[in-house]
Amino acid sequence: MEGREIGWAMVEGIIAGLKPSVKEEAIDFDKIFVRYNVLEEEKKLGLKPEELVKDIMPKDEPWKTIAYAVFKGDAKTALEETKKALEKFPPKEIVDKGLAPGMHAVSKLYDDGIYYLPQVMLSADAMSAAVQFIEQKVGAGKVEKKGKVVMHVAEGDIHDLGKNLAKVFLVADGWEVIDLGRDVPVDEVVKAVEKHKPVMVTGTALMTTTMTAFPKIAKKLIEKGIKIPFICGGGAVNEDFVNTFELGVIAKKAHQAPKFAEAAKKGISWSDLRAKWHEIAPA
Ligand code: B12
Repeated sequence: MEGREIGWAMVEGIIAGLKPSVKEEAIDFDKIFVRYNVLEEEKKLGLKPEELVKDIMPKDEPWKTIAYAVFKGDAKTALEETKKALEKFPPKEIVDKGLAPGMHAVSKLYDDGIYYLPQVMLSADAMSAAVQFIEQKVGAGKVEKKGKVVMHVAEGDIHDLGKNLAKVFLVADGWEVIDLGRDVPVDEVVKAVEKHKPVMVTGTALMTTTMTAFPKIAKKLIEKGIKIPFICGGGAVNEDFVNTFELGVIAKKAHQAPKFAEAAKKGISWSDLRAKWHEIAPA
């Protein structure tokens, strides 16, 4: 208690000491505001992000509205328009024609150094809201499950949009998904596989630093005598990398997930899946 009081006294002292040095008239609050409000920043810099991506955005409705809602980080519109679209179109069409192009446009501006993390986060949230809704909707009513799939995003990695998309396709196809979430430690993945005995396990990694968890997971599974396919997706991974460790099979598109699961359930080995994924689960 005494230590705490001394601590507060010190903090108050520091604040008091700082006060006289703050000259309010010297601070240009407009500039501070500009720096931290990305939407205002775009206006002040004369940026027209929509113009920069118009060639890669959908032109037809409802895809245009959905894609721009994701692009602008407008979760409300993304969700409402996705709800409406789901009455007429299958999830794959909504993802491929509306949600994914919107996120792709944001990724492009981020990669080009025009957008920053705050814009990307807003867009990711908008996309997640729509994807979560689709997942709940398509999963409801499917009582008889085809089998289990364990999914995760690699340790240290929080990029979960791709994993969540793949989950939508699996749930829609009647699979029970054990979703371990994101930033999942290697041993947690191994334990979940031992516990749930899925037909396959999936991993997503968007960073070169995090994809290194995949060979560790594969090694531990093999040590335990578990030889199910380990389907690896995410922007960081490529076929060459995934082929360096046993069990690994590359996944390029989320919609491939149910085809991989069907094949695994039929008993097609991870090595056959690796060799023939082009035929079994085309991207
Ligand atoms: C969105 C995003 C974010 C969002 C993530 C929000 C979220 N909930 O996911 C936020 C803003 C939080 C973020 C944070 C960061 N990010 Co970021 N981010 C991106 C961005 C712009 C898009 C990624 C994305 O979601 N793509 C869309 C999804 C759908 O693609 P996907 O996951 O690859 O999935 C596809 C396939 O791979 C496949 N798939 C994936 N998984 C699976 C699974 C199965 C079973 C199957 C079948 C298929 C499949 O299906 C999908 C297509 O259908 C990329 C840039 C880019 N061009 O990719 C950077 C990027 C990935 N980020 C990057 C970085 C560095 C970071 C930060 C470290 C930044 C920082 N300084 O803090 C942090 C990471 C913190 C952490 N510990 O993870 C780098 C990674 C660099 C690298 N190669 O190592 C990138 C490449 C940007 C860059 N060019 O530098 N980011």
